[in-house]
Amino acid sequence: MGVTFLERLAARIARIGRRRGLRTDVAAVPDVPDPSRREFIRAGVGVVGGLAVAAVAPRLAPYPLANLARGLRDGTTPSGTGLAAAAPLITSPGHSGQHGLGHSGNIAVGEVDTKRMAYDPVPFLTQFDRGKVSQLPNGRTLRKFQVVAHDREIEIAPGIFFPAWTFNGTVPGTTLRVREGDRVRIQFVNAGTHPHTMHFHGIHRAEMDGVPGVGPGEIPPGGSFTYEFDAIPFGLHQYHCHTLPLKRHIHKGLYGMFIIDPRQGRPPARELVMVMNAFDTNFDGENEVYAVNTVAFHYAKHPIRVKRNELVRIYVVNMTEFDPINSIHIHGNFFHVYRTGTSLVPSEYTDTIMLCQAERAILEVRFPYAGRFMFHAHQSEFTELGWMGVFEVTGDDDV
Ligand SMILES: [Cu+2]
Repeated sequence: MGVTFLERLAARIARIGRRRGLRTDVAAVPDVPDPSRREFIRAGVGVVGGLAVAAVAPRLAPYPLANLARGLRDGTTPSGTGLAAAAPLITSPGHSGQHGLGHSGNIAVGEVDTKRMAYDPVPFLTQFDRGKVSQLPNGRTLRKFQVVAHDREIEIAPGIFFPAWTFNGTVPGTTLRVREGDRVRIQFVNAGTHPHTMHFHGIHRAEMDGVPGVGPGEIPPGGSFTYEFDAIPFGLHQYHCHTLPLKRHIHKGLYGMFIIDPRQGRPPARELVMVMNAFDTNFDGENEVYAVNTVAFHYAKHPIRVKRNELVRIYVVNMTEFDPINSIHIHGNFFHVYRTGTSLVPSEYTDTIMLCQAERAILEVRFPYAGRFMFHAHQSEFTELGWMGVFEVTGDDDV
């Protein structure tokens, strides 16, 4: 009989504790290999049950970790550790309890507290910050933004909390939207506990690039800097912190979407923002939770409503750390692809695209049939760890 998933997980938690110099009972914990992400998926208790344990482990500092490990093996959970709150996440195969999804599956049970987090993935889909608009003496449009970095705990699945670093309090940060040729002025304030920068993708002078050692370089805690540049080229871009180690500063949540509309605009459409992201909840350099717009399975529980035959334009940016690529697949349909959004002519007609880290694309789609259509990463592993949602297409279906 081999070592069970829970025994491996318990051993892992104890090792985390030892690395952090916390009190552990080494003898009580078997010395076994780390559980891999795939074992999270295979675990009989369900995907998110395993994740919950991993996610709360770093928050258990005062609690003897070996006791937690023992509790896991014995099926008892210590009180006052945060684990109790996470327990309802555990779902069993074949028992769904979800209303947004038409079949049973390993998706997180319950809801995140959007009020506490001051972030709701549903309105986030259609929120654009166009800045404070004024005219420069030469007649050009000036758009002023303020972005504040600060530390904040966010909830990435029901009961799973992540100590994020945020732009404007949310992950992803506010979606900034300007028009081609505008002058863009961003007052950045670092109210966090680490040095940060704002690095925009686009064409600009070196000192506005937001990287260490150039121009203002890293902005220290309590510091501020105003980045200024012209909005070129039109397309779908992003901003993120560029402080080193880069993967940690990005993965902690310091990124957002930056849209430069073409001068002539794009045809009217229902527009949606989707930032592919993921979270390494136990800081081992691998992600355990995947999503678009942060909260695992949120759009499976709260389907995105669109009208039959209306033009839907989806802005997709991949900000996933640690995994080299991510992807999006839409069921029962095909879409036009505008890579980086820098052309008004689509380059592809397909139902699945993959994006490397920082790559982005605008997708345009019309749903000819009413009903529910899934969308998800086509890496099944990511799907099962949270990156999955549903479009609910409304309207008369005359077929
Ligand atoms: Cu940073």
